Amino acid sequence: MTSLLPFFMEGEVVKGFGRGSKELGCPTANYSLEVVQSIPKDMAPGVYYGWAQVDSQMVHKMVANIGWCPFYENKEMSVETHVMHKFDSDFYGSNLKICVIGYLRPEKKFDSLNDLIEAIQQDIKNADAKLDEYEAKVLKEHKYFNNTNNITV
Ligand code: ADP
Ligand code: RBF
Ligand code: MG
Repeated sequence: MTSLLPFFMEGEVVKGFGRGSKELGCPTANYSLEVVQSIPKDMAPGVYYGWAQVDSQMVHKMVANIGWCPFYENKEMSVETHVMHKFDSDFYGSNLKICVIGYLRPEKKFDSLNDLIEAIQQDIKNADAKLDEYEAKVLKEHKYFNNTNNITV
């Protein structure tokens, strides 16, 4: 539901489903169930784009899947963030802040893993373009990220 956006959330990065999203070219940082359950009940499940910050590092573009992953028929809702940045190492245990700005599409139950991978690659391209728009860029500078690199006087 667009009225809920932008939506800010943060929490510790925990071990996810271990399905090897990384091997699919798309590692996703997962939140604990406790953090996931704190999001508004009327937030529509689906694929979203926005900004992400690991601890106090730079703010990067992200795509996030919020929902039940129908392809895998998960029993619990999850929030998985793919940060559009190449990290030198994993960051389990770190704090991850996200600002969810816009909705890309509903979750789908794809016929094959390959179709899911292709859809995710397209989501990344769509998010990249949306996040270059002025309305999105403004939120990158939001005080939520406390971004000392980008102080404007
Ligand atoms: P899991 O099932 O434990 O979530 P993934 O294969 O989804 O495993 O990998 C996620 C982990 O990879 C994250 O928790 C993080 O530590 C690391 N990681 C490295 N690069 C990224 C990235 N660009 N975006 C998200 N997570 C990343
Ligand atoms: N899972 C689905 O079942 N259907 C989807 O449409 C779907 N879209 C996704 C889009 C993005 C950008 C990301 C990062 C994940 C998506 N997933 C989707 C979740 C995917 O199944 C999950 O990341 C892996 O199962 C690893 O936990
Ligand atoms: Mg993951």
